[in-house]
Amino acid sequence: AETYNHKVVEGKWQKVWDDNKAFAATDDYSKPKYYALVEFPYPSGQGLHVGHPRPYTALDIVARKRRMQGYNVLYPMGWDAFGLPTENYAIKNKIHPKEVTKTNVARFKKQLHSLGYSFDWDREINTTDPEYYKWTQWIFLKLFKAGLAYKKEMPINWCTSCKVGLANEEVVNGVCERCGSEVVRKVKSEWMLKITDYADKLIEGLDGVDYIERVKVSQKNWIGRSTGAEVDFSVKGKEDKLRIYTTRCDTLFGVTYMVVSPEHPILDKYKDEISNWSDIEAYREQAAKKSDFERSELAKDKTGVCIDGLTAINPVNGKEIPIYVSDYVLMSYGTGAIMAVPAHDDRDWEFAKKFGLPLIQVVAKDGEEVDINEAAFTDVATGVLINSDFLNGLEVKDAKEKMIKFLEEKGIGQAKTNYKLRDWVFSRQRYWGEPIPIVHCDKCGYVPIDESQLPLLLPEVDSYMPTDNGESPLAAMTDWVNTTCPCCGGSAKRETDTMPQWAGSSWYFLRYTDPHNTEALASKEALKYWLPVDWYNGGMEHTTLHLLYSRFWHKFLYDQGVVPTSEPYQKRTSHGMILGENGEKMSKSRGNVVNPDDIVDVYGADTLRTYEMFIGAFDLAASWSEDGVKGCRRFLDRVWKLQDSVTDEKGYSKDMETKMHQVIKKVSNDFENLKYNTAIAAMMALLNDFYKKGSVTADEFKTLLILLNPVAPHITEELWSVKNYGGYVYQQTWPEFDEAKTVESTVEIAVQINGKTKATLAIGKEDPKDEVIAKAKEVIADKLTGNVIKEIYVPGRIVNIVMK
Ligand code: ANZ
Ligand code: ZN
Repeated sequence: AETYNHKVVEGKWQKVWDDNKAFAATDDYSKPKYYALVEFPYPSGQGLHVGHPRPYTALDIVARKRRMQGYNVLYPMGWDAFGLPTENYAIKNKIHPKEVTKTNVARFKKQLHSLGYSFDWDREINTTDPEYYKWTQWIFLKLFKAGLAYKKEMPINWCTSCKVGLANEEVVNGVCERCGSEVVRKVKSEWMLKITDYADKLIEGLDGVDYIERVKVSQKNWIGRSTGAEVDFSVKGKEDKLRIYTTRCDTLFGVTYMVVSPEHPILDKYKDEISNWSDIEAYREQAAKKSDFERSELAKDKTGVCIDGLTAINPVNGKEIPIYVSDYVLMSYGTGAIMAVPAHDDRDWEFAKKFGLPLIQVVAKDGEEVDINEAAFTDVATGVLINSDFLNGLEVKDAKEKMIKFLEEKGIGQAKTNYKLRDWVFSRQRYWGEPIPIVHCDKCGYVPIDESQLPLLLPEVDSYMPTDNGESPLAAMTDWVNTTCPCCGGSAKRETDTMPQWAGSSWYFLRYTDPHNTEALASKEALKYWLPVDWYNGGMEHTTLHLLYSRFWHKFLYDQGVVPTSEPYQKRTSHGMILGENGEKMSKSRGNVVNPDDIVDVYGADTLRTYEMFIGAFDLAASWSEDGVKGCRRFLDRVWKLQDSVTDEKGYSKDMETKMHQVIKKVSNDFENLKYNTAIAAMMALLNDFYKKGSVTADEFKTLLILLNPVAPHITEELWSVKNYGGYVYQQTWPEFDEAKTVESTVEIAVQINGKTKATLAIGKEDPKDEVIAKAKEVIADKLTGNVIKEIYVPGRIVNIVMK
């Protein structure tokens, strides 16, 4: 055959697939379904990155395999196109964001198309399309009507460069997740979504889904459910109680001081009686400059000021203890005040050491006191209470229970559950987002616009510049802003904030099931058939953002009777990043960015696909290597050349049968378990075997083409067609393996004389002992010169003839 020309072949097959609508999901709901999903991209101005094809190819493999297994497969693609980078680009280049989006989408689509993905392009969606965001707004109205969307004055994270409020999740290590600029606090009135109402459901739902462990763990940690107790400490000579939150009420007899956060209201209330008020004020000023993140860092040097003039009383033993103010206690968690138990809490221990405060051990290791001067003793599992009156001798778990009962009976405390999760800041003071469908009327307050008025279109504006006063550019559009109240008909003003980037992606997988529906976000039938998504793969960085947000919306829509399942995704996996040749993140400044277009051009899409699957374990980061790309191209060239060695022999040849069944089994299983690299390695080894032998039967070749097709769909279709095998590879049935035939039927055993190997012998695994020994004696007949004393057979391994 001629050498393989990927340019001709790949274009040809992409056209055939398009013309045939080869990968369209059908609306025949009687067939078994499979819904494979990858995170739809943000169509940035940079175009596709080599990181994108890794997850897209992986699930394309799964989708293609499922079709060959007889499933009606939905593998869709779309554009998550609202957002800041597009808006910023539009401002800089004076092009409307709509135009920028159009250009970027066209480029992305062309690039994805060139990679031969089996997406059902008839179901393409775009979050900026009014027909799409109509339903994003519709869901918002439902949330509002259910009391889950509310407006609140609150200190928000304000990015000084993007000039936009950020959710906590968007602040990474104290800087803006998008631009890396400083984030400061600013008080603003913002729309909030009550995701906290769903905290328990979001934790419990994880039990019923098949997510990789690290995703489950990080969602749970993010929600941060903590069970403990609130306890009231009296303040000497005052009416007020100081309420604290603790997860270790068993340690109440070990409290040696208390700490309030710098923002705690008790400070202002008694400022006249606090003799060192100026020190406290100075300390507060310092604390205000730090983020919660910095303040709660464990390793941070502990600082604080003792409040002179206020003394607390421990409610379980009446002891008087000092109260400190310190920034390691946050106002935003629990009650903003703590009881400090330095003997059993690391942060309290460090604080106590620094300020010379006493330590009282109340928990001992298996009842034996430990040296708490070295470190706090925090092991709950082995802890037994001491120095604690009615708790003495109890294990921690039982002591907590008994203490809670005691507190509740005395009316000084009660059990309490807290969460780290905060409500979702849902406003953005920017143009390129979904308008929030609410108007404000002086008489009626916040009023939802009527559903029949959706979509509420984003008005055309000339200037998208963010404003320094923190208002959205929409606020300047008085024609649009001034409206009438849907409730009383009086004059009212539209909400000018828009929704955050995460809105459209919180429900997009629903729309794919029925993307052209004008009556509903999707029909009940479509949702019932396609949900849940069977396999969703996406970035680890979306675990606490998009993945959690979309689970929240889905659970809400489930409670509203809109969707039929309580969880959106049955299975969730995550891929590792692709790094530059130097092992560092690819970036313009490092000059190590690989453009997928170049790889497709020089080596072909099949090579890029094969390479990205072969690059390493799917869940780990991997470094790019041009040599690796070349190696994958060589592999495909050898598959191409094998067409000249195909014989007329039927079925699998006798010496290849076991191997064929083994490879079918390995590839089939590996594709299910994120082990694309070892599946490809197995096909490479099989290819070597064919070359060693010098020939391949038609059935062996066909099987190889089918197995390889999900990875390298173009070259395999071409070979199938060149060989006139009929139809297309994508229409074939996925090959079955026979478990019994995956096991070698013959084994090689060692033939020994007096324990020394003299020869080897191939025998049937099930051959009887007598027969094996007889055969063994034949191959060493010339060496059997003495008296045979004993004949030993270790089944499947050794025959040993003992001679004198
Ligand atoms: C006494 C104690 C003794 C505590 C002990 C721990 C160990 P999680 O699990 O994260 O919920 N805490 C409570 N509110 C706080 C706040 N606003 N800022 C900083 N720390 C706060 O942690 C709860 C524990 O963190 C609470 O239990 C409290 O310290 C501290 F041996 O109370 B503990
Ligand atoms: Zn009104």
